[in-house]
Amino acid sequence: MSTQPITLIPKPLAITDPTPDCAFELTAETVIVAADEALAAGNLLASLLRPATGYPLPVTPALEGAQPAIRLLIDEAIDGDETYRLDVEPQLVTLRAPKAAGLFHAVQTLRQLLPSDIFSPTLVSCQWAIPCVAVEDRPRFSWRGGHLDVCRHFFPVEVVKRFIDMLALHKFNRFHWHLTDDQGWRIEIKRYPRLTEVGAWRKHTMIGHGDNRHHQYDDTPHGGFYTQDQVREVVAYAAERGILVVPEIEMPGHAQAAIAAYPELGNEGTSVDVSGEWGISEIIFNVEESTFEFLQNVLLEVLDLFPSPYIHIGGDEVPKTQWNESERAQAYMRAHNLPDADALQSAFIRRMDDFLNAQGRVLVGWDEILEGGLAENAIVMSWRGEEGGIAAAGQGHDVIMTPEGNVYFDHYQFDPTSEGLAIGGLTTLKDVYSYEPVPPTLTPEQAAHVLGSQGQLWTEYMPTAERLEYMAYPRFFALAEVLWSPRERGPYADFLQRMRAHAKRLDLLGINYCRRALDEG
Ligand code: TNX
Repeated sequence: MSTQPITLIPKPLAITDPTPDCAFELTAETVIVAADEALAAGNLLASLLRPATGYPLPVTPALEGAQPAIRLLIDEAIDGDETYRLDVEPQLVTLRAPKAAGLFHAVQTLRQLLPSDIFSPTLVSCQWAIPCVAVEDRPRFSWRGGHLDVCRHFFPVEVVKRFIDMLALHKFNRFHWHLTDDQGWRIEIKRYPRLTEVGAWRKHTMIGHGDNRHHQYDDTPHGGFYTQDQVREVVAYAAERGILVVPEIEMPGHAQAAIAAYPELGNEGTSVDVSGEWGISEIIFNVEESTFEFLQNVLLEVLDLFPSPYIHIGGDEVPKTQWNESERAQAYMRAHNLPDADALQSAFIRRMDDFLNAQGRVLVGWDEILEGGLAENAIVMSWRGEEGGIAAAGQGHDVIMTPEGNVYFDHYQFDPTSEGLAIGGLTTLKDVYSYEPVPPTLTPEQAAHVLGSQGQLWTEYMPTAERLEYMAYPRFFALAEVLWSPRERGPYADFLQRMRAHAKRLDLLGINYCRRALDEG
């Protein structure tokens, strides 16, 4: 029985050479054995293998008789939150892990060991042979994320699920969902219906680059939002693939859409539009008690929808002009002994930190939350380079490295004159593959605070799902390997070669990845 050459992305910790002339063949008789904590991964495996094979692949709790089987087991003797082992023998494939998380990763590896036609959404006639190998695998970093901004452009649930599918296939474990911004509020909040009635819609969008001062607008209203039922559906969909959804509700800046819905949340009390422009808005939340109450009420509904221990409150790019000019903000600062607006921003974030901690959650924020002093238990996402992350790790805080020069996939991939419009910068596939999330200056103790990294998709210049995928892939896959595979993971040329084979799978899935990145290397 012939098997195809092995091409795994991300590269596993260890895999044996395939035993010659040895394979497990998936047939119409194969059963999937999984129960209890292993059941979700078993069901996922069956649902991924059925479309191309057309086999029934029943999921049963125990092995009966001598049928060929794929068995998923929880094995507490193995160490590590996401570790797994995979053993392929002629009559039996065994996936083992101490936790469900590891089994989800084993499922994705098994999928990649099958002929690439397994990725076809429709029936294919094929000999479904899996080479006899043993895989031992675990991730290098515990935070392997994908961020998606659905505010600058709204993407329907189906597109979000496709993104989650890609994350899962490449063993990411966090989906950071950027749900609110100046240009749109995208999550239904029952208590404040105007957030989506008004805040989810803008009347037009600027044409061209945000740096262009004499810009024009299109004539097209843009918007959309997710109902709470849809949010639950996405959270469950991600969980069924081993991915935790981390929601982001922006404050105190990037709040113009919320203020458009409820002008009393702003500093000037006057009505503003949901922004149709790119760049940093001056319009930020005020510091009235009623505004803190509003934000906490919003967060209570968010906490209800998202079981994630981590809640992202943004905190980035907060122009202080309005606070400096507001009598009420000045009064708040005097009353709380805050010397300047940076200290006010810090006090704002601390209140949210206290609130989230009391609810049993951990606050995550962009690195601006360092200014004026870091809230006690906050986790920092270091985006303006790595300095913020280095400082936070030095203060004993956990950090996620998200430097814009390395993992912002809204940057160009080639010479800008040869690509459609992007925000700027140049971050090639090779640049991403070469990224090292742990700065060499950190002590081992500080380095342990670097949880990992994630790719960012800010969507100002990604108006369609096709454009989104073109910008995201294959750069996300290079990052997958940076975050999962051992530090000594081999040369870029080896990754590129595997990527070129992997492309066949992406083609079958209909993913609009940037092929030029693979052709040109
Ligand atoms: C900065 S990164 C932002 C976003 C923009 C992005 C564009 C961050 C925390 N804030 O609002 O979309 O740059 O690259």
